[in-house]
Amino acid sequence: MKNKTISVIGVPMHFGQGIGGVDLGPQALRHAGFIDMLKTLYTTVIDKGDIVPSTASGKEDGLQNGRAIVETTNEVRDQVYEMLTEGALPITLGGDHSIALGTLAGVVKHDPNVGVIWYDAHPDLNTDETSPSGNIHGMPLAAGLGIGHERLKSLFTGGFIKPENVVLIAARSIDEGEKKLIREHGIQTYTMPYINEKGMAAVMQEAIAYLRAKTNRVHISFDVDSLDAREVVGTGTRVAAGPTYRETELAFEMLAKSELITSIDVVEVNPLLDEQNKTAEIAVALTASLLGKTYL
Ligand code: HAR
Ligand code: MN
Ligand code: MN
Ligand code: MN
Repeated sequence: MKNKTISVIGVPMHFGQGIGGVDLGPQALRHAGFIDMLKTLYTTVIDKGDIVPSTASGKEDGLQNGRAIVETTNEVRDQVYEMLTEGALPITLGGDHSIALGTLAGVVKHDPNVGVIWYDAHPDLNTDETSPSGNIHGMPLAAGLGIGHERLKSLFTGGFIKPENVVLIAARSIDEGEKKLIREHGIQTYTMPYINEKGMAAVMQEAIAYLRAKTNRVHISFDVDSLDAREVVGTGTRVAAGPTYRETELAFEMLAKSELITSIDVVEVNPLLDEQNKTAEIAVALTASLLGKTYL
């Protein structure tokens, strides 16, 4: 059993995209045994329950549900920051990926040099100007770098993430504006062709070495749509040709061994799109690997 305190907060919010049910993500993860899994690995697990999201929905100031998202993720930022100052490892359960506005703002406020792994089929580097959908769940990483709409940037009361401290893994659905931003800022990006060619173990070795040279604290934002579309039914924007469950397990086991991970998001689980809550079960098992689950 490990000694570090794990603190869990749920954010049952769907306003960052248009498909209902992702707000049931925290419940689905809890029903799939998320908290019990943590208790098999860590002596102290604090479940802070779920944040009650703002309901101020609608388009305002060019942002779809901007007010609800900003109000809710302000609370996420404060909770995550508090957990970190208490020495805990925060785990934030989504909800769609817009909740990462709050976690990124919280982790960078605590450590301006924090690293970020974006394990996702999408880079989520859109702004309100480049987004093809207008959905804020495609924008949190851009805002985290200080790029995009003022309302979203205003969440970052403790500064922004350094672009050289960010690593994208499994990105394969990348919009034009996002490509431009990746190039301009030289963001370390491991797309699927590179993973296919080198193999996940070599890619993770490279990613871990890259981050270790810059920081000793890394936040991982785990979007379940990172996994191949055939493996995860319960998520809103599935993308083909992604890493398998086993490749992701390998990646997460290597991250556990690296001892770099200091905070985690698990996002985009939508049980209304799922079959028998399997996506939440996969997310529970993979989070266990990320936290150093062993088999013997
Ligand atoms: N890039 C597209 C957009 O911005 C799609 C984003 C999709 N979804 C996510 N984010 N789940 O990772 O609209
Ligand atoms: Mn995402
Ligand atoms: Mn995604
Ligand atoms: Mn989605």
